[in-house]
Amino acid sequence: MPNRRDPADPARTGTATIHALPAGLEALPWELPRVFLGLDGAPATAEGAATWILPVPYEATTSWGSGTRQGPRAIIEASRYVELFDHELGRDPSADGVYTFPALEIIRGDAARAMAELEAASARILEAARGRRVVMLGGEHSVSAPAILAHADRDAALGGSERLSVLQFDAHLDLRESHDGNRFSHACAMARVIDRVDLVTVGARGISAGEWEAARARDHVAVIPAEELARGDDWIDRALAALGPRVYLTFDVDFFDPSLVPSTGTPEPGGGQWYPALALLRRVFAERGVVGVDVVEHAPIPGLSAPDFLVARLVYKMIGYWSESPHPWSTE
Ligand SMILES: [Mn+2]
Repeated sequence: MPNRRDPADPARTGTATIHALPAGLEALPWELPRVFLGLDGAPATAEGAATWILPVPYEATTSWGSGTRQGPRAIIEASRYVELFDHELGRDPSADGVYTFPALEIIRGDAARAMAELEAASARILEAARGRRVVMLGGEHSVSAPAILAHADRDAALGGSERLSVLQFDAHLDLRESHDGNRFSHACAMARVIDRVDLVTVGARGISAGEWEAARARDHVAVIPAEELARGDDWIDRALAALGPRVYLTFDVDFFDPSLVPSTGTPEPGGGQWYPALALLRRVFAERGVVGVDVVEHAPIPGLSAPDFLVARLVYKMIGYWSESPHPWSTE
């Protein structure tokens, strides 16, 4: 257990800052705040943090298993026990601050309006972020489409001359035109953005005939199906080569083999493993300009903490890799 959980640790000085505790009560053995990594003090304030965590527990169109609305809370809870030092990077990537927003409660019941509401909110948050790293925690995968559109708009406004590339980790292509009569279903997230962005998708293994055709018909969509991940690491180079200079990264946790992450609505057998996924992520953050990140579709299973912890660690690994390079918009 990291010793920063020890209330006597001198690094734990800021709980009073986050909770505005009455004078004289700051030094009691309070728990760590229920924010990403349990950070306290100035690094956990919006102004003082280089990374913003945006929980969006939206769930309206799940096909089978449900529970993604509990995803952000479970990820944040587990993240409070993640070791802050990252031995791969040789430093503590949380040192430049991580601020966790309250959850964004977008409207349910009218999917088109919900998506418009989230796109407008994303645009305002990106404007306020001024080149900070913003990580959105879903919720179902439909939340990625409005976030991607907001990022594409902002990148174009800041002079990005090429189309944004989306790197999608996912068991599915999410390229259906509509699903259950809903164009804004989680199964259609990438279909809603495909006219605006290039798409590189890795780990797919549950693909409809229509999606397969839609992907093959477009030369700006590259699909690396899951079985190729089982044949060695060549897929990492191919995924990277297909990406343009600016990348939005959307990570559906059903990318992973369900033996690692059973906590998702449609757990497809096969899929990605931990270290190869990290290997691609590290190179993407180093060799491309990543403008935004989301992690979606985690539907926690009560009593099964390993997947919660895996997803929390995944988010923190991405923050660490991202913090090795300047944000592409940070010069604005
Ligand atoms: Mn998906």
